Amino acid sequence: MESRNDTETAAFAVEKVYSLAKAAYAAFGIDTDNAIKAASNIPISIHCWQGDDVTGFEGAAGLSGGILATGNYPGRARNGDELRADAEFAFSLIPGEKRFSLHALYAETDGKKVQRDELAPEHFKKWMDWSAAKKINLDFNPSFFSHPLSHAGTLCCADKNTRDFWIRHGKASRNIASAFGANQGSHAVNNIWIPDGSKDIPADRLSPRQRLLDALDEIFSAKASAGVLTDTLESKLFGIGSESYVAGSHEFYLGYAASKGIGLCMDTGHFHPTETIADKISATLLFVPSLLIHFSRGIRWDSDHVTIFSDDLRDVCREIVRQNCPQRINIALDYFDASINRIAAWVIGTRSLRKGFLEAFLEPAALLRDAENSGRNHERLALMEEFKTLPFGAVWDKLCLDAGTPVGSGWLGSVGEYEKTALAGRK
Ligand code: RNT
Ligand code: ZN
Repeated sequence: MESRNDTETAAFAVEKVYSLAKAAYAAFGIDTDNAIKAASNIPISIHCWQGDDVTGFEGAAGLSGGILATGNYPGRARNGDELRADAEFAFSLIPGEKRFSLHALYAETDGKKVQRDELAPEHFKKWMDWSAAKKINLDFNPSFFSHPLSHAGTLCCADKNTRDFWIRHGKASRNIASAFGANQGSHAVNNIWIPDGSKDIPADRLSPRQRLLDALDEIFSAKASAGVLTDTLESKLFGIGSESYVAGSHEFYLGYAASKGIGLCMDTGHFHPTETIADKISATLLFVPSLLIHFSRGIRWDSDHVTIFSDDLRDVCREIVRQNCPQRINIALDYFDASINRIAAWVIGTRSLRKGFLEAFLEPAALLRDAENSGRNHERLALMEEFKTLPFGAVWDKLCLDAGTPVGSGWLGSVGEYEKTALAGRK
């Protein structure tokens, strides 16, 4: 355990190094205090499903639908109370504004079997009470996977009864998200992702997409109440078992979202391995009302590794900040790693993303634009290079200190303690 004196000395050191860093940034016209505030105020919607390997509370046999959580690190949350306790503990180690994103799988029905097309806000009462008590706003996701009726497709399914079941689930989910939005004084994002696709080369790519279009029209037939519910649609290039075709592709949802005025979700792991979404943000924002970004990390065929402070992430953060319209860009995390401590996975991913935003707010945007607008592109490039080695770490430490969260890797010790006291007994 650190003594009070150690803590004070550490804080003193952070302040001292920060004062030098502040001057270094000020030389380029950047106010680091403002950058810390701006980066801390961006709400990051943390995904509940990292806490239990996307298992949920339905007693599911396993994850299906083109996604897979691999690993069996001990300590998975087994119910709502454990998941909430773990999340709260993770929050204490993560600086800045946080939201929490639920899936329909996480309904709490008191042991009653409630079909997904019958889910209602009452089944998320515990979550809503918790969210109000902790002042953590909620987002929502219908769950179109890990279900006996999802194996032959959901909203694209050729069987009308199955399709209708999932359409009802889509509508039920919008109601739940609307209840969140109405209760929490901040809209709730309801993000639709479906796994429908084909392992091998399809003969008919059109019909499933036609059915998807019609199903979405039905789901969205009730107008979303502005400021309460934000609908988004998430595309994917391929999944496990849907390598050749995914009906809900980027082009499909971009077209749908732009023509119908619905939000678009881009997951950083859902494109070709070398394709990044940084360039797509300004391009799509001209045509869709809002974006949801799922920060994830693709590695080879997996789209869901823990988010890190990668060049990819930094580019996307910079683009988001440059758009300067936070109301239209919703930020969320989406990954699941069952091979490491799940709380650490939350902390690593969220802290890395917050770092990305801090770096973006520290960019000398005015200087770069000025160089660009006056044709001095050598200067633009030189400044971009220069900024890579400014004392960014000192500003990040100060952000963590101001938020009352551990500085540096100081949080690892508490995770180790929590593992011993809270997680060890879970079998
Ligand atoms: C899957 C999508 C989707 C899910 C979660 C569980 O490829 O990214 O967002 O990961 O909804
Ligand atoms: Zn995603």
